[in-house]
Amino acid sequence: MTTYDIFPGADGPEPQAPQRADFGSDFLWGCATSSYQIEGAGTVDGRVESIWDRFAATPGRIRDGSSGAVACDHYHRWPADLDIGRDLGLNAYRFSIAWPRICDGVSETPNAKGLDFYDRLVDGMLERGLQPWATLYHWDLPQWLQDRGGWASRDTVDAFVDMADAVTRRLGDRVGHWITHNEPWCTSIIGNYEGWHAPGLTDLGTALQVAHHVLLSHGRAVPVIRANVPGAQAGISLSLHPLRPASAAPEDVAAMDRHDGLRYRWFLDPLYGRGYPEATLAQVGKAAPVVLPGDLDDIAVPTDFLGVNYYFPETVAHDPDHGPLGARILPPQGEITAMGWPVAPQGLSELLARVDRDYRPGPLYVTENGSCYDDVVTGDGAVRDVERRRYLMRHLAALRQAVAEGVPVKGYFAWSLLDNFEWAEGYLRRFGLVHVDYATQERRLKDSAKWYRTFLRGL
Ligand code: IFM
Repeated sequence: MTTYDIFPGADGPEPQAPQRADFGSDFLWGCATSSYQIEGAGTVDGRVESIWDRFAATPGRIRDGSSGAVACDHYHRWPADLDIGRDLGLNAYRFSIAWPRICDGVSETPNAKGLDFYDRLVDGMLERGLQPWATLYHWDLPQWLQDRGGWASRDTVDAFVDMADAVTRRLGDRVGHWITHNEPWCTSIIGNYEGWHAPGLTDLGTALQVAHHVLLSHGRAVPVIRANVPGAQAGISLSLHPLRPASAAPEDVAAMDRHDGLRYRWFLDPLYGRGYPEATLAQVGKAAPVVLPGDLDDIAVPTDFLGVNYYFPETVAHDPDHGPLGARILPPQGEITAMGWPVAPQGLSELLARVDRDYRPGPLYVTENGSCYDDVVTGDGAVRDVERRRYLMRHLAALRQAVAEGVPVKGYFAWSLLDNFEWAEGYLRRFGLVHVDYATQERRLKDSAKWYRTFLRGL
């Protein structure tokens, strides 16, 4: 069994450049962002503290000591940012709702000023020909909910459904596409077991209870979305990795399977009506979540699409001393980005084909895919991000392959429109197609953005 050689990196064959015409005329081409990473305006118009504000204020949690308090100041600069999206030729835009703008934990009613912001933003998208794709939860839980137990508490499920109700009542006449959660793996495991994301806890049992409540809140929110939004398209976005064992040795293959049980099947099996994987339940033992009668039926609510966020593959080795499953992710070999993530475009087509084959979830959308590099603004004001441009081009070639193989993928959202607050990495990491000078808030199209624009013009 090989590791990376079937995921061509820098040395892999150069694909034929993808063309927009290789995809259907109704294919969606977007960029994705999230509220905490770009909005700023942390205390404006009644927004309350989120778990990321609290986490960022804790010394040592964010690598550059920063926070999302100002970020890209998108809260005030959104018209110009949406202009950029329109001028790139996008036909869709994915954004998220900041729950702390909507629910302050004190008032009986949602915060009108918070809802007004998203109302203006959505109108702005529609005026510019951008189909709005709203994510209800992209990690910025109100701190007041964390103080009451956060996602480990069942009450947060109800609070999420109430927020989803308020938001979809207000925007549902104009927003048809709703993503309940972005990357439940990160919310649950990174935030509550690995602890390097907010709220910074390190307990597996808490993390798995969080994952269960996140999935339950998805299942309970979807019918509410459908009730409030005529013709709603509702789904969820998962971050997934194609996997390889470190070697053909049976223990590495078994370790990969254990890792897959938690990383992939733990989320997808219950979403598609199979409950939690038995083997993984046995492996996590007492850390297994409390599941009440009816929960699994709720989680398995029919959806209209599945969002797949793809960045890189993982190679898994047997290591009895590592984690609850005795499985360790090996450091990448070959080409990597500035995050240290392997560059493996073929992983995208492989992953989409696998998800389609395993679960038949219906339409698939790549709701995130992108790369981080140490960009430099040259004297003439250009950002010659050759590597990101190449990353984007090769991943679109891999997407074309998936489409050609009959995988029902219907759209692609590049991560991200703008450089932004990259969580525990602060502003040290840039993923944008558009460069942001945080001192002046000036935006500059990088060469990757110009390539995407040329691609979208069909040139
Ligand atoms: O910036 C994040 C995003 O918020 C979620 N998906 C991965 C991106 C890059 O790390």
